[in-house]
Amino acid sequence: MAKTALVTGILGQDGPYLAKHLLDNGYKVYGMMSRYSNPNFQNTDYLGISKDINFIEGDLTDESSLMGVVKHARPDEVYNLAAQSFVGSSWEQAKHTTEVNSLGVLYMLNAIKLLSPTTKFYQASTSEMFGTGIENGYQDENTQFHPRSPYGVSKVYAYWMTVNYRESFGMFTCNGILFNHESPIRGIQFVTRKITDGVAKIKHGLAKELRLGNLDAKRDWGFAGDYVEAMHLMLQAAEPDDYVVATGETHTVQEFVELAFDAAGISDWKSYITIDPRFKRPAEVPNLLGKAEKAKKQLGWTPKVTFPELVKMMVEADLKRYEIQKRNSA
Ligand code: NAP
Ligand code: F7E
Repeated sequence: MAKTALVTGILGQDGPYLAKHLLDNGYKVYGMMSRYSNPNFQNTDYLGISKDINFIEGDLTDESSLMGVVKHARPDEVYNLAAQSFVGSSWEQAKHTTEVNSLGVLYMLNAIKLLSPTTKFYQASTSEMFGTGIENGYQDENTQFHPRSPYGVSKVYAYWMTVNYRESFGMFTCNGILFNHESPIRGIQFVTRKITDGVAKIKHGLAKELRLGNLDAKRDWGFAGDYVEAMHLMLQAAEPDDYVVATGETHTVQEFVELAFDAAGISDWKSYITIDPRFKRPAEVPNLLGKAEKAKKQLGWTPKVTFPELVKMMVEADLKRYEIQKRNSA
C-alpha cells in the first residue's frame, strides 16, 4: 500500500522539492500550511505539483491544530520543515522564532506521541547550531553546538527534543543537520537568491546596484533537490539517528557573487556591489564546512549538483523570470 507523508512548510523552498520526491516515489502527500486565507502556491506551481498535494491547514504554534492534522492525515512519516527560517530576522523576532522553531516542534512531537506513536518523524535541524564550532576544520555530528543567533538557539532546543523523544519514548525521530541548500525557489532575502535575482535585474536594466552585507562569510552550499533525498533516506533507515548533510566544500559570499555575474555575462561585478551595514548581523557565523561521511556511508546519500552548476541554475532561472515578465508587459 502507498505510504502517506505529512510535510509541514509545504509552501517554502524544501517543502515542494521534498513533496515532489515523495510523489515520485508513490507517496500520498499532505502539505501543511498556516496561511490558509491567502496561500502562495508559486513554489509548488514552479515544480508542477500543486494539484497532487493534499493541502491541509495547521500552524506549528497551535497544538490543537497539529492534533487535528495528525488525526486527519494519519501519516506514516512526518517531515517537519516549517520554521521562521530567516536568521537575519531572528534577532528582531526572537520570541516568535522560538515559538515556531522550538515549541512548535515539541507540540508536533506530542501530537505524534499521543495520536500516532509509530509515525516516523524528521526534524529540519541546521548547521546554524554549530555557529563558531569548527573543530578539525569541519563540522560533523560530533561537533559541539555554539549557536550565534536566536534562530540557531531555537533549533538547538528542537534538536534535543527530537533526540529526547527517541530516547524517552522509543519514537522513530531523526535530525537532519543540513548545511545551506539553495535552488531557483529559494526565498528572495537569502543571500544566494538575493544575488541571482539582483544580477538578473541588472542584466535586464531593472537595477543599477546590489546591496550586500558580509562578503567574507563562508558557506557550504548545496542544491535543495539533492538534500531532500537525504531527508527521505533517514526515515527509511533501520534505526533512527541524526545525520549531517553537506557537500564538503565551502565558498565565500564573494565567490558566489563572482560566479553569478559571470553566469550572466557581466564581467565587472565590483562596480555593481555596495556594502550596506544594514545587512550585517549582530553575530556572524563565519565559516561552515560540513563532513557528511555518516550520511554517505549509512544512507548511501551523495550530492550531485556542484557549486558552479548551482549558481548557474539559479541565475538562469532568474534571467528567465525577468524575460517572461518583460514579454508579458510588452
Ligand atoms: P522556508 O522557505 O522559509 O520555508 C518554511 C515554511 O514554513 C514557510 O512556507 C512558512 O510559511 C512555514 N511556516 C512558518 N511558520 C509557520 C508556522 N507557525 N506554522 C506552519 N508553517 C509555518 O524554509 P526552507 O529553506 O524550505 O527550509 C525548510 C526547513 O529547513 C526550515 O525548518 C529551516 O529552518 C530548515 N533548514 C533550512 C536550510 C536551508 O539552507 N534552506 C538549512 C538547514 C535547515 P509562511 O511563509 O506562510 O510563513
Ligand atoms: O546568509 C551573508 C550572511 O541569509 C548567508 C537559512 O536557510 O542557512 C540559511 O541561513 C551568509 C551569512 O543564510 C547578505 O551574513 C552577506 O553569513 O543566505 P543567508 P544563513 O544565515 O546561512 C541555514 C543553514 C539555515 O538553517 C537557515 O534557515 O550571507 N550575507 N550579505 C547576507 N545574507 C543575507 N541574507 N543578505 C545579505 O545581503
